[in-house]
Amino acid sequence: MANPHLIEKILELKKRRNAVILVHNYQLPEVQDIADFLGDSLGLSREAAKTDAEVIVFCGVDFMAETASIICPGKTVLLPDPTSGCPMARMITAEQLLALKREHPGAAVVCYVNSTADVKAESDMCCTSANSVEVVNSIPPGREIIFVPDKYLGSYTACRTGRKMILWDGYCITHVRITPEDIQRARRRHPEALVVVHPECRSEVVMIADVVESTSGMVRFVSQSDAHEFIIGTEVGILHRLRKENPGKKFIAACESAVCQNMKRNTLEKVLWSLEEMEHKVEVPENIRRRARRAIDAMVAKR
Ligand code: CIZ
Ligand code: SF4
Repeated sequence: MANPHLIEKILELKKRRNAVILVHNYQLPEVQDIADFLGDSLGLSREAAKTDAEVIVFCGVDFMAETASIICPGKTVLLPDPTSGCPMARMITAEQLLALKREHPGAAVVCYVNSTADVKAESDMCCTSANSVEVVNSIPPGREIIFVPDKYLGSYTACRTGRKMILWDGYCITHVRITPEDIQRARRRHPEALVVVHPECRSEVVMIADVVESTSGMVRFVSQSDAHEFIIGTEVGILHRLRKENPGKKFIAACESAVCQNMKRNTLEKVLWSLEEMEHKVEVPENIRRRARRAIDAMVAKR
């Protein structure tokens, strides 16, 4: 049980600082419960773009806070734990992307939002797992497409759009823990359940799932589905939200060890410290910010 005093203090200080608390679907349950907005990186970027608050406390990983800061240059964006990074975002550097672009000079570059601001600055369009298909479909047919850094979201998107894509060898260290054997075992134990997985999962897992969705897609899908049981193949943090919003339905983690340690670094104590100290500010240098913004604007505009 979260300490009610701590929550009270956070809410009081939030008001005093004119702050809004944005929380990603993979955060700790108690952090999800104090969110002004809970969502995926696309939804949270949209909230950041329209908020009147002066301060954004971003409970997620660094690239998400960076994205909010790129969209809202006039606002203070705070990341409660500055060490919460995304290992996948670090799997490609701007220099590596530049080299790839030199090999394919005519190609359009699509980067997954799970990337650094430097990589976004070298990309034409950014996308999330909720809109990668729409973003890729907006590129004129026949044009080559480079997709970085997630090879699994890239292959899934290539499959859905029928487009040929040049993929980078990046992946999420959390989602690759989910194996086809996990899915088969869960199906044997829960034969009535639908298998819903994230497109960051291995292709072998995506292939045997009933449904493939981003986290916002999962939230929508399970609430509208007539099924009562769901095997969920993504970071386990989302189960808290799914259970809370669908009390009559049953949710089973496909793999209990699909835990993103980086996502769990933002605790309630750190949220309070961050509002007290106005730390840790996330800022992006102006020359990078301006170029990354074009790619992010293209993402926020798609569906
Ligand atoms: O886009 C996001 O927020 C991530 C990382 C996952 C998802 O599908 O929501
Ligand atoms: Fe990065 Fe994977 Fe963690 Fe998401 S779940 S922040 S992609 S390591």
